[in-house]
Amino acid sequence: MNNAELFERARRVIPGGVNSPVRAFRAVGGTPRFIARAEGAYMFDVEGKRYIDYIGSWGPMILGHRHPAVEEAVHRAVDQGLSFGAPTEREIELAEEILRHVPSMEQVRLVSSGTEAAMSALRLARGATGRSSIVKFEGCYHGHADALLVKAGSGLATFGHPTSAGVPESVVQHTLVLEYNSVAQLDEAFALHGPKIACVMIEPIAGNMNFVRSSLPFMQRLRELCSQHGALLVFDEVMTGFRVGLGGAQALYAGSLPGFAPDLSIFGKVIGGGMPLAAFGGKRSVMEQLAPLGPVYQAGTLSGNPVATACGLATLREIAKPGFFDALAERTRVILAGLIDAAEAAGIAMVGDCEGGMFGFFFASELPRRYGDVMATDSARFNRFFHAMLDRGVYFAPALYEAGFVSAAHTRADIAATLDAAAASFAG
Ligand code: KE4
Repeated sequence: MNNAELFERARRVIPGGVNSPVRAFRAVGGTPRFIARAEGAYMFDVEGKRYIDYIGSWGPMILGHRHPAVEEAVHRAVDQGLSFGAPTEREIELAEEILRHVPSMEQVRLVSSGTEAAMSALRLARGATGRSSIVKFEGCYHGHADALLVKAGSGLATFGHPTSAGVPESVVQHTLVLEYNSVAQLDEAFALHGPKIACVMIEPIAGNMNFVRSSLPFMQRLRELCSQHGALLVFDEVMTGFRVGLGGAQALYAGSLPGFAPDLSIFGKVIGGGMPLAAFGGKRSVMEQLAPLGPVYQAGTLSGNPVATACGLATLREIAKPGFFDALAERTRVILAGLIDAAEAAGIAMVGDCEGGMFGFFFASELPRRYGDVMATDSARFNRFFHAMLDRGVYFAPALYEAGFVSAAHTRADIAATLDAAAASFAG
């Protein structure tokens, strides 16, 4: 069967034909590609077409597909059994490896998805502070837990409204949605609600707005206000963790703001290496509020799964090797600069930003700083570019609000082929 036939067959038995909405290509139109296999920097669809992959399973595949050390570790783990529902040494090893690179955390709990990590971190923040109100930012996505599927209320004095059917107003009545990078809104929200705020959850670099950085003044003020009011600062590093650098985005901010650290952090994607694994962590005093020690309940049948932890641990050990991120960041810079140069040569306004193995580009004249800016960029041109590149064997994220990812497997030849395809796409 070809892609279109499989999509037709899939839609008969799976809602929208996909198990996660963004895969359905609804933002860009057209038929999703059904992937038969992947290798290194490439994915191959059921029609045998090869794509240079800049999605990398939405971040996890930082080493590229089928890295030998990762495959060997997974096969070895499979030979020892798939799941025990009991503690294993490898969960300790993975926890130790994560904590080694994230000094803001003293303990970490492993779960099976970023949504689960964010949902659990939220409950922990509320349990640890005894408060109910939470703050998130427009354009940031923290998975699909009810309390986080919220859009801004009619002003800072009013709390959010659900962005999804099936989420009762009562569930989001404690969620405040602010404008990303707005210091004024931070000040006003804390002035109005400070003593009630359990936590502020943020994507420090918003990969769900493609690529928008928190400004230093904004992040500094956020940290100050959380500390002043006893609210926990929760960094959602599901996408940025071990992707923009070994210490995640928080290491970047700590480098510019001496002593800076979030109170809780969430990880996913890269730490699972492509298998279902995520995590949340923080200082021991907060983490020990969790069951079985403390009153905040959280659990999971497959949490710390032996095969997933083998995959994650092998991945982290590879990316921790000296020079890994320097080389990856250089590849990413070359790709982004080349795309922008190709657009400029064709008289097309394109801007972008990147960090480590993560990049974003927009058809606009200025880098977006908030959700409204992102959604005002030229979506029609993005969609044309997406399909022109896909037809030329280059697979970018099928939505203008999604980031791009480079792997260690992307070669100079792959980069040259990508930039040649871009030049041809812009000329076409
Ligand atoms: P998952 O539940 O999808 O593992 O993680 C949720 C999540 C949490 N936090 C951030 C910053 C995230 O980016 C995500 C998931 N990212 C999306 C892509 N933007 C995953 C792709 C998808 O939804 O299919």
